[in-house]
Amino acid sequence: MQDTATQAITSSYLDEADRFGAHNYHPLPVVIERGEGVWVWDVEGRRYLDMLSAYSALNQGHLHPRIIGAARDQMRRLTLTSRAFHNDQMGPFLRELCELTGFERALLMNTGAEGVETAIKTVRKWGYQVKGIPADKAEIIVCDNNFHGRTTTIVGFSSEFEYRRDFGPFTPGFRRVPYGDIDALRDAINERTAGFMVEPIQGEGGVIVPPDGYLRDARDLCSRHQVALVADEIQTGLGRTGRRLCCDWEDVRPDVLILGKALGGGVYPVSAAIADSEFMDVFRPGDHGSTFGGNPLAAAVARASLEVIVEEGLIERSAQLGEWFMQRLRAIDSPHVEEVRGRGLMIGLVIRKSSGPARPFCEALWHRGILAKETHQQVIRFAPPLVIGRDELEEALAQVEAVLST
Ligand code: IF1
Repeated sequence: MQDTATQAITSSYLDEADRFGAHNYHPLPVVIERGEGVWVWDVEGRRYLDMLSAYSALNQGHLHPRIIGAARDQMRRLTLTSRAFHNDQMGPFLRELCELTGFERALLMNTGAEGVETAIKTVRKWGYQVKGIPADKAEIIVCDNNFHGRTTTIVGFSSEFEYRRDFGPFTPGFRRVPYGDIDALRDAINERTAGFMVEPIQGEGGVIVPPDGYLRDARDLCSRHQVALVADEIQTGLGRTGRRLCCDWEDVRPDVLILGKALGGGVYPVSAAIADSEFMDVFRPGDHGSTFGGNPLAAAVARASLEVIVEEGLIERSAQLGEWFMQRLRAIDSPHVEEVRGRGLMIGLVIRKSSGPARPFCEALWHRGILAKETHQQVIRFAPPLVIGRDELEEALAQVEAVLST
């Protein structure tokens, strides 16, 4: 139990954040000060198993030695040049990123939302210059329950009122269809459609896995109608779902791939829009970029991040442990569990509405040393670092079972 002295330590941090920070989140009242691998410690010395991984930005775990080492070495040499000049890390990173993903070119940015905005600009410009859509008439189709970031353009095509409220007016040229409904996608495509942007599994939407064949059918439709298929794999990519990319589950190759989060190894924001030259060659010098995009520190960190994922077999690990973990979660006999769904180590446990929202279950898990986060009221999201071991997952299962048996 917390004693008043240590509780005061936590409270002072909470009060400071509350007093000086905007109240744009409602985090669990735990103050983390150290992380290593799958574990984090709070300011009172308590240890927690991280079952969220910063929403899949920590696939390689906290403070992975190879990634920290790469960051430290690069920091001793060069951190930033701007793209006014070249640097010795960006070229090798671009090559390694294109070889891993199987595309010809990449445009490097920082946050996921910037990667999404870059993909939107890529597809619109391709729509005008290659497909021949009339100026300013391009449409991009997106899905209900999407989450692609927080810029005003992106929230403008969100179906979540809370993400849109009082942030208008919004960017035109987006059309929303139900996720997983291939007929609705077919009906929405017209001669002005430049692209279809989709998460291969909807994360924030509640770990929604589309019907088998949906991605394959979407691929066929887009190919047939000269529509760019854009896969937002910022959360699902880089091994999270038990495949290199989530699109690999259906052997689908998108036209534009967006990566972020774990690309930076939990150390540095790195994102990328990746495509073949047909799409990437629409960019001319000066028509897109950012101060930090492709900086040498980001590139050095991202090179180590990709090496760790490949050389430590994190993709296979995610597939094997994820399958086993999901089976064990499904075997828990609890009146509160409606469904367990996901792929690899991207898992959602759905709490029945009759049992109330998922938040109290996450708080109970927190008191038992497990950090997990709810999404969309009813879903507990389990997305541990892919370096997690079976013993640690057994520990998580024991606590989840205890909480769900109340
Ligand atoms: C928050 C959610 C997850 C993403 C996909 C783009 C982005 C994200 C598929 C934008 C970012 C983060 C944002 C973070 C919490 C988290 C999140 F709950 F918000 F929706 F993961 F599900 N595409 N997701 O998941 O990337 O600009 O953040 O780097 O905003 O609270 P970003």
